Amino acid sequence: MKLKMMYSFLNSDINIIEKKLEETIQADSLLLKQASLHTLQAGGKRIRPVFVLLAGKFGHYDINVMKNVAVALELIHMASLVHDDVIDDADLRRGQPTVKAKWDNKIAMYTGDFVFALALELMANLDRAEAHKILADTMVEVTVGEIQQIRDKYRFNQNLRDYLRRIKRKTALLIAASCQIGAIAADVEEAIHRKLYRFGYYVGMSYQITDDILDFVAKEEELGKPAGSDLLQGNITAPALFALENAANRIEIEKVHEKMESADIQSIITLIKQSGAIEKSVELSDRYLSKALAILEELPANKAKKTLKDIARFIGRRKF
Ligand code: 2DE
Ligand code: MG
Ligand code: MG
Ligand code: MG
Ligand code: MG
Repeated sequence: MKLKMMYSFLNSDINIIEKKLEETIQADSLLLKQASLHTLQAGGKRIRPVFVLLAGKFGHYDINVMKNVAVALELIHMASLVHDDVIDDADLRRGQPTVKAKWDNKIAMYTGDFVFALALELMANLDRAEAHKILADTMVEVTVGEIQQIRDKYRFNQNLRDYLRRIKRKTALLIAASCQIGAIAADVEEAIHRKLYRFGYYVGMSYQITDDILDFVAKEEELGKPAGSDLLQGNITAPALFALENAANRIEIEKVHEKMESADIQSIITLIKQSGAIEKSVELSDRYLSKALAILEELPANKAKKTLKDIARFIGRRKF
């Protein structure tokens, strides 16, 4: 089943979100408007807004309240990617030139700042201090994680725990926050919104581990960027970490260094793929997926719960 089909009962609300996204990025500066629109139109799964809306279905769901939160979470995600592409010097995302490639780094920094500020403006419509605190804390953690990732680059003596902490901050926390803030916006009781947070966290972990596997095994056309980019950039993810457990592999993988060209790294990518590390990474992702599904069982039965289950399964097993 396609992702969009899973939440087809939300279709009219998703259309409202898409419209509101476009409406929100209007600016007095043509450049900011064009650069933001470019990012927006490059697409994406809009998974954070979908989680916001679905979490809201466990409470008093009012689309006029939910839409601000849903759009804000997508804009924060977008802003962080515009900045991330500057940091990672990435020219392509989702098969489209990044803002930093189409314009330049300076424009990209301000575009990210602009989009981030718009998100906060929308959030200001929500009268729930707790939700704002969760969002702010999440952003702090994401930033700490990104700094840690820089420190951990090309550091081959790190362990799985270091990696898990990084992906928690990079990906899982914002997804968890989307679920929890969506629920809080709909006045969902605390015991339930905490469970939705845990659900989002586990799904986010599974999602990022899958993303990191795909970076090794998917094709360039599917990734919208060359395969093996993570390792080439010194970013040690689950497959590399599992492969490093073998001493002979370790000697080869430790040869990866900053000045390396993509062609020089291909044999190491092949080595990692043949080492059984991909299978171990899939198992790791599946463990988080199971935890996400187990938490769902504790939630009241409704259509949103069924949809969250479908999406979680899809996300843990996606091919690209
Ligand atoms: C994507 O990770 C990074 C996401 C977080 C970036 C956060 C920043 C701080 P990847 P891909 C820059 C927050 C800033 C804001 C909200 C303005 O591993 O492969 O680079 O998608 O992922 O590039
Ligand atoms: Mg990046
Ligand atoms: Mg990055
Ligand atoms: Mg990636
Ligand atoms: Mg990604």
